[in-house]
Amino acid sequence: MLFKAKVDKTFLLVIVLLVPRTSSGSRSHGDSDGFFENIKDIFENGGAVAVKLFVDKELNEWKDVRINLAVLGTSGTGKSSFINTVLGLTADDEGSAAVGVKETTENISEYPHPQYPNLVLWDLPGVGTPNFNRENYSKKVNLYRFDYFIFMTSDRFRDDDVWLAKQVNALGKLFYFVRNKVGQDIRNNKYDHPKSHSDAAVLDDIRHNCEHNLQKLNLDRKIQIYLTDLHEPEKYDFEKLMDQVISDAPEYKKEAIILSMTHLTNTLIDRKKEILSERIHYMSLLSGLTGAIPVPILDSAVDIGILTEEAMFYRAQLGLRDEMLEAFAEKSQMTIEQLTNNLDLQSRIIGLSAKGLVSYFTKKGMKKASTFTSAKFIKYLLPLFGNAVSGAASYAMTSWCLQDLLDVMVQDAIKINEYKMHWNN
Ligand SMILES: Nc1nc2c(ncn2[C@@H]2O[C@H](COP(=O)(O)OP(=O)(O)O)[C@@H](O)[C@H]2O)c(=O)[nH]1
Ligand SMILES: [Mg+2]
Repeated sequence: MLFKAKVDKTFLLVIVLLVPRTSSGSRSHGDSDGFFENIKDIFENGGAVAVKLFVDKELNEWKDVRINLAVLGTSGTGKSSFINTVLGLTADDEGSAAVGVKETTENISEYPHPQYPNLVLWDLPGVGTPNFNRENYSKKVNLYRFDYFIFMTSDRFRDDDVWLAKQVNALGKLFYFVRNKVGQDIRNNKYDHPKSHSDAAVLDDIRHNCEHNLQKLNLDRKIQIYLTDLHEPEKYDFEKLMDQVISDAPEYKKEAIILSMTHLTNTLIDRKKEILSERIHYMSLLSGLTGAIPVPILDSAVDIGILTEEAMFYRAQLGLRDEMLEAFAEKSQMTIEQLTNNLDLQSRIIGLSAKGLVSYFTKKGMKKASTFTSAKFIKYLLPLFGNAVSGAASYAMTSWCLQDLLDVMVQDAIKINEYKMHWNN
């Protein structure tokens, strides 16, 4: 990104005065007053270069926050399937965990997220395999390095499982108990008891059984139980578990985990939206600071490179990249055009290129001119529109454009999620 080093000193101060007080807060300060006060200090001490460095750091810091999530359990319980579901991969994709492979010598395997390698899932063997036994387990698997433990079971709970669960519990880290393959139990029960079968009764039974097993461990804290079926992750407790994993994240890792998770629940969409909205302050500031080929939209000027880059980030974050939609369309037995039409996916009509965005906003601006000019801050900014490269106008226009793109994409992500839920019931 190009950067105009010499910025009129009054420019940032103008922004400080003009920014809407009602907009969402920054990550470091929680409110826009704090955000702009801080920017003002940085600018006064280090100039525009310092501001640019600060903004870049704030936008990208999360990529360096590592999250290690361990999945433990015996072979065949669904550990690899769990890892792939969290990573948004099928067993055929590159970087995925091999599924259904009966391992005779199990190992510790590491699976970084293909797009966000700061999130790493670990496949840890259970105890009682040729390589891992009670005597050597702790030494071979350094359990301290993990942030989370997901303990997978699918039928029996063996003595070795009891032993391992106690070891993990003793670490005092985030620990979740998963009973997987419950859809299979339901199907079997339906087959065995066609007259008396009830899904709820089967699930209750499984839950009680897990509670009973956990009680036997005599642990000093309550471990949550999640019933899942990884062939149907939208059903049962998988999404509840993922929401809990995010809620339980320590504050300093929260942003990283929210941005790195790709299995979208409605809660995750909300959380992503909140973080992406906060980034708008920073992106808009960059747009105001940069001298890179500003493109006039609606009498103002925005840095189209910044706009495009962030819009692509939204698209990836909200599961709307072409290949993601293609995979979903195929699963739902539709073409991508049918999916777009049936779900009325508005973001599909926006070309994420300089030309596409200019055309979209020019059309939209004409239609929406009244909404735009009524925005709280515009009355302050209008006098500045005379100057096509005014940083303050660029700030306001970038904010408006990004907010619009974010809203459209969030709507589409929600539509897809709702369709998935409907389709699975
Ligand atoms: N029906 C059903 N099958 C599952 C589920 N999870 C995994 N499997 C299947 O169980 C087998 C073993 O799964 P895998 O993920 O390789 O287990 P791992 O050995 O613990 O890594 C594979 O054939 C999976 O397709 C599930 O929730 N439901
Ligand atoms: Mg496996």
